[in-house]
Amino acid sequence: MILVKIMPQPTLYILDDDQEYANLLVEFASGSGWNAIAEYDPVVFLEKDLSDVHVLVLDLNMPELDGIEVIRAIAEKKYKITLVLVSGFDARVLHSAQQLAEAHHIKVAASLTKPIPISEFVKVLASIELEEPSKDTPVEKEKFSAIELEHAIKNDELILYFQPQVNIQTGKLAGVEALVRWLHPEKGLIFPDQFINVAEKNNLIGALTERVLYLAVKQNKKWRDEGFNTIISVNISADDIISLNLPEKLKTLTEQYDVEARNIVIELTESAVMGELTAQLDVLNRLRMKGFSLSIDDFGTGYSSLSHLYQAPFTELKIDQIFIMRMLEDTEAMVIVKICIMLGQMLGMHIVAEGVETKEIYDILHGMNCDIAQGYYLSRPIPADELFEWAKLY
Ligand code: G
Ligand code: G
Ligand code: MN
Repeated sequence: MILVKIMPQPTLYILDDDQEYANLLVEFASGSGWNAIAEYDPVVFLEKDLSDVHVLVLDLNMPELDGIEVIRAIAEKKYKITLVLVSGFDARVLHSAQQLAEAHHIKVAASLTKPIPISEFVKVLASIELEEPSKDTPVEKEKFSAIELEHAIKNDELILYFQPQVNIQTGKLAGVEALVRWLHPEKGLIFPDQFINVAEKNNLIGALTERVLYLAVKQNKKWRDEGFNTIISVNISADDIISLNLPEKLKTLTEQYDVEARNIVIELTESAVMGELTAQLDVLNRLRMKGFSLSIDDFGTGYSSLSHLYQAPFTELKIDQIFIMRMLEDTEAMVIVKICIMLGQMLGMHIVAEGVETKEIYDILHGMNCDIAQGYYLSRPIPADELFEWAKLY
């Protein structure tokens, strides 16, 4: 990301069908050093070449083409424009439009309700960090072939990193989440976002999960022998939970290493808990009956989360980090966190808040009676020996 602080006059558009209002904002933006231009017609606006535009102050409610359609068009053309959203509508529409823009990877500097206090408008403009505007698509992440990945799984190139989870109420270590990494002989450490979907698309996820479970169980045993008995959570994919012999395989593995089933938590993302419900419920129930714990990961972001809680015997609920990270600035996120804590606890689950990045958020979660925290405030995912040292100090 290149910051262009020395750029003489960054361009800002005000798109608002209320001409007087637009002109007024242009005056204030010009006064703050912007090359500010008013446009009253969204159709005309979208016909322009916008590749040099840095900021768009966008009125969501325009008669011909509304702001949502403008957001879509900007996303389609891949313009790197930072938005300031404005609406006379209720705050929830504004909030939701912001989510939409962010889903399209468009930055939103602020959402403001009309009439905008001018002092706030000027403050928002001053806070915007400028990037080089460009139509270029972001660099594609390196894609690995199925053959390379298969080779890696077989040749012991997958390793586990561990991120601690701390019981907020007692301050003690509650467990660790295992997160797979690929230690590539030439390319170094590769993160799962670059290979999990390769595994999922090429029928390799079963082998990958099996490998991860093996590494986790083995690590659990090793730590216990060193006097560190902890719980390890492992992520599994949708295809794994329709594999009917998963519970038996995992049971055999833990028995072989003399690891207690209660030391292993199986984490499922909500999007994984979809379709093929009968096979999934079969597997989930038998995992539970064999003593393994079940965690519903990224809770609140997938489909029909409530019916999954109703149908499957989850023991733990992990609130998606997006809500945790935003809860200080965003009332909606805060409300969702509160409700998830209540809901989970009333159903007898313990609650993990993911993405805890600051002491402030940790303390608020403590006050909200949340059980467990996980996030950069405590530690990033780290190798096994580092985690062991970390746990000693904790
Ligand atoms: O730290 P991090 O970049 O590791 O994890 C990124 C994503 O990859 C997370 O959504 C996590 O659930 C997923 N992930 C990490 N390890 C595994 C794994 O062993 N199996 C599966 N299926 N997903 C994993
Ligand atoms: O999807 P899942 O919850 O399994 O994946 C956890 C992911 O979140 C991993 O990629 C992990 O590295 C990341 N993560 C964990 N804690 C934090 C945090 O506090 N902030 C951010 N930005 N990411 C985190
Ligand atoms: Mn997880």
